[in-house]
Amino acid sequence: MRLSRYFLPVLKENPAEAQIVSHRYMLRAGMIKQQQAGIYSWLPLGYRVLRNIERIVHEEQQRAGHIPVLMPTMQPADLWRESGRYDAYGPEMLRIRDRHERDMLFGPTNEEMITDIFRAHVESYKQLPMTLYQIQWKFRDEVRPRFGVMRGREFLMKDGYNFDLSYEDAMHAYNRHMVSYLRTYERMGLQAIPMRADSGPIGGDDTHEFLVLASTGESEVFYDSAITDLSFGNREVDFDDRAGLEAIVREWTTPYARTDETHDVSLFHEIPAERQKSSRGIEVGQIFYFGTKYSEPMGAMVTTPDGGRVPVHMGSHGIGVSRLAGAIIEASHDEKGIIWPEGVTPFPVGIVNLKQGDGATDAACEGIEKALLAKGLEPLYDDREDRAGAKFATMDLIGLPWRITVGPRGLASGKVELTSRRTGESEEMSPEAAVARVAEIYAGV
Ligand code: 5CA
Repeated sequence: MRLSRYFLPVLKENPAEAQIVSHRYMLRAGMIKQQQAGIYSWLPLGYRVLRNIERIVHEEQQRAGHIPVLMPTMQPADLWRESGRYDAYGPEMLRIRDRHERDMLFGPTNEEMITDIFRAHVESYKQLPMTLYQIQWKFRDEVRPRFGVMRGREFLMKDGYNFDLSYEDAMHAYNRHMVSYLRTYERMGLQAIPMRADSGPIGGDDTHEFLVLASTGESEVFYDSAITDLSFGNREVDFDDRAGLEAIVREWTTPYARTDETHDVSLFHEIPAERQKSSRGIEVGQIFYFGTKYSEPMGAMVTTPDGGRVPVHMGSHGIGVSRLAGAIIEASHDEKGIIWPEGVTPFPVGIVNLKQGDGATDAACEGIEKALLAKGLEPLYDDREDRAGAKFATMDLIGLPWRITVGPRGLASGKVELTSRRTGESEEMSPEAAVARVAEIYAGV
């Protein structure tokens, strides 16, 4: 992509309305535009990040054996009357009436609708286990939308729903989600800690929230610092291996980690004092087991091997897809701007031309651009006529993890510069070597 032809409306000034760094940088880097309180357009750069987050979520869900679907954002009120949540949900639900005076709502979550799909098509235990998920916009009329995409009113969520014959099977699904989430967040460069939490309006007994530690987080959390040493890495996981998954879940749920809603002071004090930590955290996901809370009133029944009929055991499992864009920035930035992890960066690498219009420099930049494209990597090439300092400032602000700088002086000795946004370290090398290095870095991403 050539910057001269792109749409990247960067702001020079800090927007006054942004209180936290991710909101500030998302506005300044031209990623989003607010349209109403808590409702945003995603501009080209932000949209690329959002799509990358979605891609990772899809890949990891499907790796765990979960099946993608897409449900509408608009739902009939009658479905929610069946579960009893139409009245229970309160003013966070956006209620709408159509021209025929039918009550509808903009879905804040989809337990009822997915249960309706299930009951229409599934009759037998033989079709279980089954987990369906979607990535779809939700609306919650939050009292205090704030911090940009972190607490929006319209926001993108991955919501998944498991259907199982028994409690044991449903807990296996719960574990599948917990394990798949560990890898999902790590691929986005985040450490998200599963913490025992409260189930709120979704209901149920077993629930964990995934929290990214950050001073600007809205949740108060308490944990054993030993949990921050854990990393999931590139483990091979057999998602059908119950004992294997249980072991991983045990590894992550044994050290104390709770939100303020479930915090237990006496348990907390059993941890060695130097490991007792409290902090703020950003909730980037939550998993729930709620048994037959929806299947029973809505009649989502299956036949059993011995000829009986029982309501299915269910759970639901969410990831805050749009919130993650903000959470990643909270976790990875400096005073110059964003520092994208390779997994979600809008472009893998930037090319900065220090002397636009100079034949040899232009040709070298174009050669690098072409070579990267041939390797399946689309660079953002700053081909504008601007000062070097201004070009560097833009690249630093938008946070591409790697930058190739090309100028006549280096080219005279056949060299360009490859710079890491994270460390600021630069290395001189031939254009071919720079391309090869960038390709090598992204081969493992
Ligand atoms: N039905 C369940 C799971 S599918 C559910 O709705 N869970 S939730 O309420 O916890 O939402 C899932 C995730 O969506 C949260 O963990 C959070 O990361 C994200 N989320 C929730 N509310 C907002 C909001 N107002 N703005 C941005 N993201 C949000």
